[in-house]
Amino acid sequence: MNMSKNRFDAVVVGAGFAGMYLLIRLRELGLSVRVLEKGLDVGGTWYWNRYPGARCDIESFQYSYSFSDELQQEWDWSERYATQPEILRYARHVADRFDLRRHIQFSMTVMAARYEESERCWQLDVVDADGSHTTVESNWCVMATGCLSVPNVPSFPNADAFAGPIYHTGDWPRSGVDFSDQRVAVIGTGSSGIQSIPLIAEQAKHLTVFQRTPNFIVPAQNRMLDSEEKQWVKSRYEELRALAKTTRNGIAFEAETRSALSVSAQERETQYESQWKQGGLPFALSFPDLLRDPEANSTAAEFVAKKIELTVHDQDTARLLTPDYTFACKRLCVDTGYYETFNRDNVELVDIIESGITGLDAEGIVIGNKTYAVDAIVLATGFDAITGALKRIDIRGRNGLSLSEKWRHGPVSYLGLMIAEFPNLFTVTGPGSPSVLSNMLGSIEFHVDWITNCIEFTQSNAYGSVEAISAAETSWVKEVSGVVDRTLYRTCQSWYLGSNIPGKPRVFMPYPGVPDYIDRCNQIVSENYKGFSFGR
Ligand code: NA7
Repeated sequence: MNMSKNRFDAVVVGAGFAGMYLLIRLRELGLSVRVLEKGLDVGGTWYWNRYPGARCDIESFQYSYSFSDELQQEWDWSERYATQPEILRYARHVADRFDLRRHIQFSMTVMAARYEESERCWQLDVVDADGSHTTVESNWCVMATGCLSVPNVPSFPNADAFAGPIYHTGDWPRSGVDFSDQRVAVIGTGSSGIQSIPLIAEQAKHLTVFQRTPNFIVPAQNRMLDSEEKQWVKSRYEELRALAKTTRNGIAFEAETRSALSVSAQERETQYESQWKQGGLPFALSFPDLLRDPEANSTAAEFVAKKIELTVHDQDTARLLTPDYTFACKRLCVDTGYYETFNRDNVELVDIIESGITGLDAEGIVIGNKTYAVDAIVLATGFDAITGALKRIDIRGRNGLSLSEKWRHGPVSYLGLMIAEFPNLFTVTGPGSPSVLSNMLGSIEFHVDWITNCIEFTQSNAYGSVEAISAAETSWVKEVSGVVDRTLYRTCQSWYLGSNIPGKPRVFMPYPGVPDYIDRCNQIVSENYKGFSFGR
């Protein structure tokens, strides 16, 4: 093993949108920074998720950095919802424009991070593409590892027997895949399945979709942006970004304030129709009580069910595609032509909610005693969300305490930013923060600003370390749980709760409500970082 040492003020793990902005801000503080990235380029989730149809389901101008007005004025988004290639181009543009690449080491996988109490530093064990190990040391360590970066690859019985290729949407070949003339299976009908299925159906000879749970889906209403619309946004960026901080999901839109049950059935219908025509995730906030009141919630569920019935010709298929649980309890999906795809002759839906997947054989997918013969399998089976990427690294804090061990009953963290017994280690969009319930770009920027301000505060007060206090962490976890209890999020199985990963503790991980979260973080800072302890 070739061991060499490198020391920096700060190390950032991951060169996605969080890692890049951290690099910019930490460099501004005058720190020496090294970013370690497993991929061959910047972009994070947008580097790996190259499946057909991959695009952001937050509007492009909102899913973009706000920290530089020059950047937002000079960059032109071509569509209302940007495709993966366009987002990756944007990430690369940012890397070049701000001269970031010289601080980033690509093809570097962080295997372990250990806090050395005596030297008050983090020591990272990093392995390169050739398998050589390097030790990197730093005073500050920031995990910008992403919430959806560890693919969930189910272990189907006899998986090795399948003769054809198996792809995961979250780890798609860089060279692309041609499904022409092939019989293809897609397993999974979350956002990735819903985006890829219409495109794969157009190319493949036959497509079989294996659905465990149908999702609630609203139309994207995507379109190309004309120059007038682009100009409109560019001249209002400041007010749109400010508006985004006032809505529960951190997306700029004019939120309805009336309860769903306080208006007539006709008014409700009008509101749902209008949000449906607008398209996108704000549909979930058509009324503010949809995720608080089961009766209000069922009005939205019924509206969506009617849309499915009207769109899908075969009524048995329509019924299978209709969810029978709390609306928007699982991540709401946004589609372009998903339901219409089931009207094609070459597409078949197989419901596996009762049977599950029995296994694979050389020919294809076995359900009970029937084999569905296919040439290729696409796993659109999601991710070990939020905690997966952190637990994959052997992170050890004070006295060798392992993060995986500390989190064996579920993640505990103060504000989703710091973890007791792990000094000078920050997580971006960690558990207990809005993260995946919000526009990630907004949440990333808020966290990065918070982290760099905290480091600046620590240093300018001549402290050497900062850490979450255990009691504050415990009470934050309780506070988050109390907020979740006032919602309907616990009424279904979702990856927010860890339900998609066998054996994962069932703990609701994100904090619902961007404005309240921002207020709490700001309040804690104004009370001299209440709940954090600083060491000399
Ligand atoms: P999701 O939303 O976790 O969807 C994964 C899908 O795969 C979902 O339909 C799952 O069914 C299904 N799944 C998972 N494991 C299995 C097994 N073992 N057998 C059959 N079906 C399975 O992931 P996505 O990648 O689509 O989206 C993730 C996020 O990325 C998305 O929310 C956006 O924020 C972007 P289940 O519902 O668990 O029954």
